[in-house]
Amino acid sequence: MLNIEQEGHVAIVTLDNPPVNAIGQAMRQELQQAVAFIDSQESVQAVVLIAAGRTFIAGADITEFGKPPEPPHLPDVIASIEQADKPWVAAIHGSALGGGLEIALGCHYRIAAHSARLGLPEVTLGLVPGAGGSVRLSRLLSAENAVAMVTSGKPVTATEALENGLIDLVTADEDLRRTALDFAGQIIGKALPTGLRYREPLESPDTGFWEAQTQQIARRARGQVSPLRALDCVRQGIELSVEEALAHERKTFLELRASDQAAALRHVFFAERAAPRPPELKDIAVRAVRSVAVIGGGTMGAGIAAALRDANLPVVLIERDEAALQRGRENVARIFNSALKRGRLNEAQCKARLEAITYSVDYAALADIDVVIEAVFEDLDVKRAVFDQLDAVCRSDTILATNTSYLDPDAIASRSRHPGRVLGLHFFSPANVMKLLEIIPTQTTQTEVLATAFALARTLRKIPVQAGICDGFIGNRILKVTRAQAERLLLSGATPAEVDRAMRAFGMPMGPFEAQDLGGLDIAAFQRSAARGRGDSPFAPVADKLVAMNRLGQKSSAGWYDYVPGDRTSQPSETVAAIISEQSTSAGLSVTNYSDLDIVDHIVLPMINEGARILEEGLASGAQDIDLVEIHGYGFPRWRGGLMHHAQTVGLAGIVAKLQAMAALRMCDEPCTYLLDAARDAAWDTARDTARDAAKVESFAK
Ligand code: 3H9
Repeated sequence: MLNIEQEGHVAIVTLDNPPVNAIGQAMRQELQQAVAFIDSQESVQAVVLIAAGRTFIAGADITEFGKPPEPPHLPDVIASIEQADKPWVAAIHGSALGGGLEIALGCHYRIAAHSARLGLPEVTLGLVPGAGGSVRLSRLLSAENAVAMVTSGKPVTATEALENGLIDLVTADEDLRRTALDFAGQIIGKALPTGLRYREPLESPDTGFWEAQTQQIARRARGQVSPLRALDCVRQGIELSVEEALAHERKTFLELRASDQAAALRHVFFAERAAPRPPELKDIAVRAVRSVAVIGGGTMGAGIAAALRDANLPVVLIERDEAALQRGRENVARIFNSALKRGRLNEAQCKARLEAITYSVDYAALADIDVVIEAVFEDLDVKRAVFDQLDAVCRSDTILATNTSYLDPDAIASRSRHPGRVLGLHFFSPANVMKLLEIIPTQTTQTEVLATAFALARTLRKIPVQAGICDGFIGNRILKVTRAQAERLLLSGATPAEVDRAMRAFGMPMGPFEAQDLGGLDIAAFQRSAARGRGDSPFAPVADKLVAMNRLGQKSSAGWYDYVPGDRTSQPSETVAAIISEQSTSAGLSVTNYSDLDIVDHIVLPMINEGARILEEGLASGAQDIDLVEIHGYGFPRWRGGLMHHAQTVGLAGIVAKLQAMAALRMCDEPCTYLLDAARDAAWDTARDTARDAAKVESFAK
């Protein structure tokens, strides 16, 4: 785990704890022993701290955070380095994050490889730095730079780190070890620099600076606690004595480490890393994907093409005629030009993205493509016609994916000559931005095809979640409940503005009505009418009326709210109020004066019940997958850990009781058996194991 060698008068301490050299208890102990050992070696006059493998230290070992901290504690290990008799030089490659950067800050000098990144991402885990990071940084950088790094959690590049004073030298990646050894050789015999912790505090910026930062961070964090606490740590790092500031930071860290938000964010961290590699596909061979085609150049198809190009895959884009093809070309160009304008791409990157796309109206261009993703109009016959053509021209091993959001991929696959290669790949719009990818195997999809879809998701840096076949898969099925519940609230006394405000206060980026106005009411109306065609009866009495009046949202300057043309500011609408009042009479629900909390309960708890039904029917692999869908597809607050994690934090038994009370007033469905079982066991997983054994996957049960 830790190796010490000596070259001349320089000791080289190499940490080796794959995959990312996270610092756990054993490593802390070894490092502390190494400091004492090296101090006792007279022949050693300087030390280089370097790491083996793909990265320097990625931080404290996050898997230890659920348990009581065990000595030696990281602050003490770092203090022993800082107070060592010999100068320590941190040689950084890959990432120096969290506790990793804190160790480097305890060293007397820091050298980084050109491609290294340095950061304190603790806030993203619901924490503040716990081993002096905010204090040392606030004495090393300008207050502005320290605040930016500690409160955003965003790492800086080696070049930025050199500019802002975080490191002493940048070197070519391949020269890191040699440069560090030379540097160490040069500082031998020189006085040790004053340890950062003993440097004089900077003068604190005026209160206006701190107030502005507080406002800005509060706006950005929206309910998350740690960013504001991190700001406080930086301020105290400047204004208190070093000892007091370190004690303050450590106390804050330990308090937050035990918080629900930190537990939720850890849950999401590990769920995100587990999602791209489902254990059941671990040993399955994956097909090479060297080229991909997209059928359809509308918003979705162009977004998918852009996502593929961002991953450097060559793309063929097919449209039905020249005019549609030209629109597709313009849609793709718009995406990359906007990235260029926003500085996300430079000219050369933008040009390269646009160059490797072949546009064609001829399916013959697909003769040698590895994966085809169909993104045409959401109509079974239209999609089937596309698949018939694909069947005719593609190689028999070409994977054929449909990007349908509501149709049954089995119905699309069943006509294929090779149904084993067909599956659903449900991207979320804009497809080049949204991280979520629902992967939907049909009854006949081969395991190798499924494994390749996950591999493609990894290439695209998406968060893939396997979903079973039902109306709306995981995400849109739950969305239907969100919207129906939001309408029930309107019919029983709430206004659209009250519902939207309450859901924003809960942490959603937008309320359900403003989100519909932004996206357009016609899309959901189209899906409702298709569902009615299948014999379903989706609940949307007010939305149906609005669509009938051509109130389609911002695009028609009228939806759930009124808008002045050209202005996106929403105004309460008397027309909508009148429709709600008229529909309330026939709904016959009791009229209630809802608090924000009641509103959230009436929407979120039935969503949880729907999530439980999805687990009951075996349509998601586990509660954490539903969490990822809600966070990455619908903006559910990450710091709540996703829908199902949030439910467990709140308490499943209490949720059941509330749902039963609401159901008695006809405000939602009764809790499902799976939720009742989970409430009894106080966890999703136990219930899942029993329920999944018994689960019958019923296609289009809803
Ligand atoms: C902290 O340091 C607190 C201190 O201030 C105070 C302490 C007192 N621990 O992401 P990848 C695992 S808070 C344990 O796929 P990449 C990860 O789960 C910490 N495990 O690789 C995965 O496991 P598996 C602050 C960790 O190359 C494997 O490593 N640090 C940790 O795409 C590969 O991970 C952070 O928040 C960890 N700290 O990205 C940094 N980190 O293979 C978190 C990773 O079983 N880490 N694992 O699925 C990262 O941001 C990325 O892992 C990194 C590499 C950029 C380093």
